[in-house]
Amino acid sequence: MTVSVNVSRFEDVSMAPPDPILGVSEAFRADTNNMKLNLGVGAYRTEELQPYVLNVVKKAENLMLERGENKEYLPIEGLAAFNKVTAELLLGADNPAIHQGRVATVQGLSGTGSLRLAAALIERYFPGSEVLISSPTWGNHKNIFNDSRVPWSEYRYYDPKTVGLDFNGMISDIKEAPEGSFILLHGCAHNPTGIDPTPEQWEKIADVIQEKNHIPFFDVAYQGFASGSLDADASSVRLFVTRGMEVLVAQSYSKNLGLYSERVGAMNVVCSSSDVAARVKSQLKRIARPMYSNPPIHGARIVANVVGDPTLFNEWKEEMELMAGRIKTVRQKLFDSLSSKDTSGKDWSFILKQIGMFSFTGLNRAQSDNMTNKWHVYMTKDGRISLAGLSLAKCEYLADAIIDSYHNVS
Ligand code: PLA
Repeated sequence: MTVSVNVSRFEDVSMAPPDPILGVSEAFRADTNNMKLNLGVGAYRTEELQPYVLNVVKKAENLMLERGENKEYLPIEGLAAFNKVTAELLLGADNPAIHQGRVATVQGLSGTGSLRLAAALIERYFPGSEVLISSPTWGNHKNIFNDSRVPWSEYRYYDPKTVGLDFNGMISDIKEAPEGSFILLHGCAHNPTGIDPTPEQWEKIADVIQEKNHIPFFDVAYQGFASGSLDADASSVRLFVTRGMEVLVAQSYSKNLGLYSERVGAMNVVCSSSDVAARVKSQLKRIARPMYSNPPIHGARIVANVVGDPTLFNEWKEEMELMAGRIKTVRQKLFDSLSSKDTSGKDWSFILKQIGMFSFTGLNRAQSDNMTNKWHVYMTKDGRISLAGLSLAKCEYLADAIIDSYHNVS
């Protein structure tokens, strides 16, 4: 049989749209204007707007070279030393759940891959159960649950009127969800809004989740980036675990250790007994095996070396405070620039109230398009800008772009 080379068997495959976040970086790379600024993806840059490899990461890599470590396959669940320290970093080394062997931890392909493992677990063992996600949320959450065939719906989170948390809406939507739903929560530094519940609000959220027998499912992608403190940023998760609840937690080291392309993270399931944890872990491994077989070793060894070594661990905390501090400084400078340049009386103080890497500017799609088309400022179309990609030197320029887009484009 002959096959004509002119007729593709893939003719029916349509062109996929660019990714709303990573597609922004592609467009940025194609722009030749020298004022261009990439505030799309949440990736930390130095004041010179260069990527940053943490010193502790370089030190850990040097240690690994000195030891001449091999490249054998890891077990399906990942590097044991990594799994141990990652659960400890999340829950606190003295957490009873760890000592009682109730935490099933497997190394995943960063935050995304870990979320995907949990989604597959939900699809397999909780057929028909819904995952509730915040409105808005990180765009990829929807893709992850869609592709895993897990139904999802949204709970109210952001109130554009107050540019704050719609706490009552959130609580009532969680209350109204069918019993036993999974409630996806951002552990800290909510993406994209930069608005987190207060400690008192977290208690109330835990109350309704407990009342309704829901299962809390945390996405922790920014531990250390909200407050600069690793422990403080894990307090939401620890609160739920302390109450004795079963909790799922996806972790990522992309941002806090700057290991973006190493794809290192973990899925933790805190269970009610060590027996259940052992079974859950065995099923997570069973899900991982046909997906990617076993995870990459390099990033896991870096994490194990940094988190597992008291000296490197302390150095990491200092570097993280520096990164979080630089973002706070540009946040302040952006607010100052907007306040002094904008004579309309608009209140820009919401920028100072938001935390983490991002600012949710309130710019709409047309205004965001103007930011990019006219000002060469690349950002996501929901109005989110990554302050981690901003320098002090560019704050005034950015303020001009925002003021023009806000007042002159409807
Ligand atoms: N969860 C949340 C809430 C995130 O914001 C991100 C990354 C991840 C998980 C996954 O990151 P990882 O797979 O690299 O660990 N969000 C980024 C990048 C920083 C992205 O969209 O992939 C963002 O710009 O929103």
